[in-house]
Amino acid sequence: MCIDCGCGSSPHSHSHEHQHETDSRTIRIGEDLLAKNNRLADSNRQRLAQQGVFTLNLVSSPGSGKTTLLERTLQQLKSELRFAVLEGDQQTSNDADRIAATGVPVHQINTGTGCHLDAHMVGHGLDHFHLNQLDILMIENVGNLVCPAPFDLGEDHKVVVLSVTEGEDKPLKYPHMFRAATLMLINKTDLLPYLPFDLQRCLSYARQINPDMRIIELSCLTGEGLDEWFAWLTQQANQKRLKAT
Ligand SMILES: Nc1nc2c(ncn2[C@@H]2O[C@H](COP(=O)(O)OP(=O)(O)OP(=O)(O)O)[C@@H](O)[C@H]2O)c(=O)[nH]1
Ligand SMILES: [Zn+2]
Ligand SMILES: [Zn+2]
Ligand SMILES: [Zn+2]
Repeated sequence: MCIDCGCGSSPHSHSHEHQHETDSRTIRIGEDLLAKNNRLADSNRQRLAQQGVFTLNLVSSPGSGKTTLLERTLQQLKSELRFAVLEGDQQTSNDADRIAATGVPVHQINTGTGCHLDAHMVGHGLDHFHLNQLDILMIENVGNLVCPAPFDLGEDHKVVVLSVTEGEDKPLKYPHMFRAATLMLINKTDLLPYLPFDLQRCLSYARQINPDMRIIELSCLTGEGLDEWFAWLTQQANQKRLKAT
């Protein structure tokens, strides 16, 4: 039973934009839900700030390469920085098992019928780690370019991963997600020679939606471009640790 959030009765059931938005009651429920989420996100953010844990929320379509990116990142940086991973999946422990194989602490959150992580789930997830022994917390959200967008988890940044097999128009089609993100990783660039994907057009769509978003092109398969991501991550984590309260 949880004191802070008053849970313990039933697991999450929620209604959001899947219902009729013209129904004022649904809109009110949605607002209450987001207000409650934001309060819990603030509490997560405070806990993470106290310990100086730099926290990223990885969002993307299914299969864009979030878990592969995490594996590569942990393999490369785990000797320099202390990581933990929260794995959000609808079902199965496949991703959590892949992360556990790297030796980094991981906790899995199955959302069941839910289509995104929320701050409440993440708050309980934090209890599974020794936050004072961490530099970076990675949260892999449920693969979905829509629902995770409005949910603040208390993270420092949302990082949107787009793979070149998905088409260059995704920033235009899912603008909320690309607006919410600080950094966009364009993954699977090794496949560019085989696809009609127009990289310049994708970059310009992304800039149109979010002019301030940083963009890194990379391939988790060949490792191309990963150095820039590693450098950004390391620098951000160091800054956050210095600011620990
Ligand atoms: N060619 C190529 N394949 C990649 C790359 N990165 C990941 N993949 C492949 O893409 C597939 C999906 O990768 P995952 O890392 O499981 O993707 P995910 O985003 O974690 O997927 P979900 O958790 O289901 O949303 C796997 O077969 C990976 O091997 C890459 O840079 N290039
Ligand atoms: Zn709770
Ligand atoms: Zn995954
Ligand atoms: Zn949804």
